[in-house]
Amino acid sequence: MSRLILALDVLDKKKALEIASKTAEHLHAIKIGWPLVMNAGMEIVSEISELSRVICDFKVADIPNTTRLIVKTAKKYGASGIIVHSFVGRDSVRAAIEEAQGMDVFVVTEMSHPGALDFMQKNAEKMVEIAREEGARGIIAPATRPERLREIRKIAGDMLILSPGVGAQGGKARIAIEAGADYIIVGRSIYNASDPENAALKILSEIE
Ligand code: OMP
Repeated sequence: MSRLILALDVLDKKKALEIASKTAEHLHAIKIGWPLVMNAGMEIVSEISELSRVICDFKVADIPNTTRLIVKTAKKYGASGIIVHSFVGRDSVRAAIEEAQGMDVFVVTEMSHPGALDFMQKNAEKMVEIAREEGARGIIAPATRPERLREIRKIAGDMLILSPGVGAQGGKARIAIEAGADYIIVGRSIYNASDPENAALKILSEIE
């Protein structure tokens, strides 16, 4: 079982498909967000879902009704999971989970970048609680702050923790797993490598 999720934030469809086909067998999932969807269209979600599980990283932050419409559309295109924000409140998280039915909902808590200290860190524990109480499949928590990952793990119950920030943002794969992450999310260190498959295998060897 792979603990690696590729953040496929490339802008070119051909390149995206090339990297996906070379790396998919080593991955738990491929995460597709706005950069790729805005350039390649939602069909890329369906195409890549033939190679791997696809998590749509749309960081949905809206009222419950709009949230439902976005979740429903991601599902229609074959996504197996979707990432939503929780700072918008419990009702929007609940709407996402109700609409998802069979698709996994991952809830953002404290983000990995320095700006997360401005607002998100102060409310991270509350966001974890909302995700757990509403029945989210998992949460997103930062590999860049293993000490926070450890705190978040303690209150996450049986939710999965997906942890971005490894590589380009300075986090270390092994440390994130040891701090409680179930999966690490890696983008640039893989898709910018001259040999993305080899880069993925190298990261995996660090966490085996
Ligand atoms: P790299 O920094 O290139 O490895 O990419 C990290 C990926 O994880 C990008 O797709 C980010 O948008 C995403 N991400 C974070 O970096 N930090 C977070 O707190 C949350 C996410 C996310 O939700 O995936």
